[in-house]
Amino acid sequence: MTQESNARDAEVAEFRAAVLAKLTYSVGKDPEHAFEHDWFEAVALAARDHMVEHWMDHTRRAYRRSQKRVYYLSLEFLIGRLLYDSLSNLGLLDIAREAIAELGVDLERIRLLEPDAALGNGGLGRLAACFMESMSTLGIAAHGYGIRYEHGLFRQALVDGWQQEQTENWLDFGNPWEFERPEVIYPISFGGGVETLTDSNGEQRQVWTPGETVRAVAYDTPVVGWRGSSVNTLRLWRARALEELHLERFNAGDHLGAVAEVARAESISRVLYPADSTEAGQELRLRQEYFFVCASLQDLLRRHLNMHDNLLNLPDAAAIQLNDTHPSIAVAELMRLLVDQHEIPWDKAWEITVGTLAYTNHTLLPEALETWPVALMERMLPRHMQIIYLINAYHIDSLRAQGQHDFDVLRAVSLIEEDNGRRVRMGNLAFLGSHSVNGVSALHSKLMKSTVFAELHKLYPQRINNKTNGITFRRWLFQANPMLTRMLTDRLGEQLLDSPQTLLKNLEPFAEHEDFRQQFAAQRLHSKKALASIIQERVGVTVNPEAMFDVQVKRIHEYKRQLLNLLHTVALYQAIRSEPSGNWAPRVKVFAGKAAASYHQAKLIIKLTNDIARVVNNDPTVRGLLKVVFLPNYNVSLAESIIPAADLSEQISTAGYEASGTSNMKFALNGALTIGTLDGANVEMCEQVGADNMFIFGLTAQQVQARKRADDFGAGAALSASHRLNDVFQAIRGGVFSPDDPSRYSGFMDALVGYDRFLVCADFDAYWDAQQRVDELWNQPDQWWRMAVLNTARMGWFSSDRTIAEYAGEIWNALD
Ligand code: 26V
Repeated sequence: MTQESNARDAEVAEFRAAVLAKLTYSVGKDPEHAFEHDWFEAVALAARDHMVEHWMDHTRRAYRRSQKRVYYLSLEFLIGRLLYDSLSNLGLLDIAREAIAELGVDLERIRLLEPDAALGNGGLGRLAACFMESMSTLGIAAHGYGIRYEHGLFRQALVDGWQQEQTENWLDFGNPWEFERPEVIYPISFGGGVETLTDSNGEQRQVWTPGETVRAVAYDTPVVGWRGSSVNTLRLWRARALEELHLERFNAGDHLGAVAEVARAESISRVLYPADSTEAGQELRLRQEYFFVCASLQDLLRRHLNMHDNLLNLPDAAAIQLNDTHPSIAVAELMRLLVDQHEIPWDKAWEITVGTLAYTNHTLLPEALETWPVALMERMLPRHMQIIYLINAYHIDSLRAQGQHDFDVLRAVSLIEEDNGRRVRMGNLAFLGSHSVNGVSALHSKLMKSTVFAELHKLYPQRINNKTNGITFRRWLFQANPMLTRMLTDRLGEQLLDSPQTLLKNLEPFAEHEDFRQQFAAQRLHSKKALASIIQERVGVTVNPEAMFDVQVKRIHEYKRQLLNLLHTVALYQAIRSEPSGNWAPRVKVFAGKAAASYHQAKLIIKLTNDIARVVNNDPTVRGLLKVVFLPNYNVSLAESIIPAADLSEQISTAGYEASGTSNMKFALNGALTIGTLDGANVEMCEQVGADNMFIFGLTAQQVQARKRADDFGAGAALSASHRLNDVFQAIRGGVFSPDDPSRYSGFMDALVGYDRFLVCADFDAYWDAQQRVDELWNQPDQWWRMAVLNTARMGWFSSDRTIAEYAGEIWNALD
C-alpha cells in the first residue's frame, strides 16, 4: 500500500513539475502572474507530452507490423473539448487534478476555458469524432483526414428570441493539441484545361494544365484511445497560397492586389459550411471538398509508396472510408492519380479504386443528396469531369451489354442527372466507386435499398450493408457523468470501464433494488441541479430540479419535428390552464439546437419556442408546473451538461427520415427514458431495451411512405378529428404567443395544413397519448427509476467500439 501510494505521489509530483515547466518555458509565464488560461495551456501541453510517447510507439508498431491502414475522410470532425478526454483516457485525470490543486489551480475551472473544436454540424461530425476515439481504443492504425477550419460552426445568439449567427473563433488563443507540419505540404490545383498528347511510346495521354494552384499544409492532432492503448493521428489541412505576397504588384503600389491570391487560396479553409444551406457558396464548398481529398490522397499514396514498390496492392494495405458524399470526388481523383500519374491501365486502376474505397450514406432526404452542376465541374476540375464521363460510359455500356435497355433504369443509375440542368450525382459516383456502401441503422440501410439506391442495389446486391452507429462511452458516460460512472463501477467493478459492452448488462438485477433506484435518482437530481443553474445563468429562467426534465436537443429541422414537441407544449399549457388543480407531472421542456442560417422555417421554430416560453413561464395560473427553455448555442460541451440531466429524451422524427440519430443513444445510456418514433436507431434501441421500457408512438416508416405515395398527409383530417390539436392551432395561428405581431405564425400554420410533409398533425394525437403514459409513469417513481436503470443496463451494444469492430471486420479487413 505504501509502495503504491509512494508511486502515486511521485506521479503527482512529476505531473506538477511538468506543468510548471510548460508554464515557464512554453507559455512563458511565471506562476505568480499566470492567468487561468495560461494554466489551461500548461496542463494541456503536459498532457500532450504523455500522448506523444504513446503516439510514437504506436506509429512505429503500425509500421513494423505493416498493419492495414484505415483512412477516415470526413469534411467534419465535431470534437468538442479535449482536456478531460485526453487526461481521462491517459488515466491522468485524478493525478492532474491533485497536482495542480496544490498550485492553487482548479481543474474544473480551467477545463471550461477550452473552446469547443466545433468542426462539424451535428450527428455526422460527432460520429467521426467518436469513431476516431474508438479506432485508437481498438488499436486500429487509423488516420482521420479533414480540414482545419479557422472558424468552426457559427455561435448562436438569441436576439429577441430570433437566432443570430456569430463568427466562431476557436483558434484565437492558439490550439495546444495540434502540431503544425510545415514540411508536410502538397500542391492542390484547380481549373485550366486538358490536352491530349502522344507520349514517347506512342500512347495517347490526357494532360491537365491547371489554372490555379494552392498548397495544403498538415496540422496533426494525436487521438488517444482508452487507457492510452494507442494513439492515432487526425490530420487536418490548412490552405495556403503558393506565394505569400505578389512582390511585383506590391512594388507597383497595388498593395491589395498583391495579397488577393493569398485571400482567395486561404478562403478554402476559412470556415465550416453549415449543412443545408443548399445554394449559397456552392463553388467554395466544392473547392473545399476537392482540396482535402486531393491532399489526403497524395499523403496516403506517399505513405504507401514508402513501404511498397507500387500501388497495385493498395486495397490490401489501405482502406479509405468516405464519410458521406462530401469526399466522393475521391473516386475520380484516385483514378486520375493511378491512370495519369502512375500510368496504371484503366481497368486495373478501377479495380484498385473500388477495392480501396467504401462509402457511408447518412441521409435519404432528396434535397440533402449532393449534386454538382456539370458546368461548374468542367470549369473547376476539367480532368475529373472527363474521368466521371468515362466511368459513366463504361458503366452504362456494361449494362447495355448485359441486356439492360430500360431507359428509366439507365437514367436512375447514371452519374449524370439530366432533368434540371445537367448535374453530377455524387451519391451514385460514391456508390459505383466503392466496394461497400453502408447505412447507419438497420432501418436506414433497408430504406437505402428501396429508395435512393434501389436501381443500383439491383445491379450490385452485395454492396449495401448496415453499420448501426454508436457513441464512445468514454466521453458520453465516463467524462460526462462521473457520478453515475462511479455508481456503476462500485457495483460492477472497475473492469466495467474496459468492457462496458459486455458488463453493463450485469446492472439489470439492480433495477429491482429500491436503494439502488434511489441512488440512481439522486445522481440524476445532482445533474439536474447543475443544469438548472446553467439555465438560470444563461436564460434567466428558474426551474425546479424536481420536475421532469423533458429534453429535445439537436439541429433544428422540420423532419426532426421540434414543432410536434411545441404543439404538445401548448396543448399541455392549455390543459393546465383549464384544470389548474389537476394532477399534473411538473415538467421542464428543454430545447436547444442550431438552424442553418438560410433555413427560414427552422429559424421560425426557434422564435416560436421562445415566444411560447415567454408566455408559459410568466403565466401565474401555471404555477411552475410547466417551464419552457431554449438554451442558446448548443454544442458538444453543452450536450455533456444536458444529457446526464435529462429524464425524458425526445426522438420524434417522422419515421423514415432520421438515418440513425446518436443523441438517442447518449440519453438512454445515461438512463433517460425515450419517447420516440420507430425511426433510425430507435428501432434497435427498442430491441435492446425492450418496447416496454420506451414510449413508442406514431406512424411507421411504411405508413409514412404509403401516405407520401397517396399524396395525402392528412393534416386537415387530423385537425377536424382532434379538438385538442385544433385548439393548439387556433392559439398559435391567432397570435396568443406573439401579441406583438399576431400574424407571425399564421402563414406558417396555414402552410402546414396545406402540405404537412412531415406528418406533424397526423402524429399529434398518438404523441399526446404517449406523453400521457409518460406522466403516469412519472407519478410512479419506483417504476420510472426501474426503467431508467434498465435503459442504462441494456445500452452496451451502442458503443462505437462495437460499430468500429464491425467496420474493421466486414468492410476494412483491418482486424489483425
Ligand atoms: C443535410 C441537409 C442538406 C440539405 C437540406 C436538408 C438536409 C438535411 C440533413 C442534412 C444532413 C445530412 C448528413 C447528416 O448529418 N446525417 C446525420 O448523420 C448522423 C450520423 O450518421 C445520423 O445519426 C443522423 O440521423 C443523420 O441525420
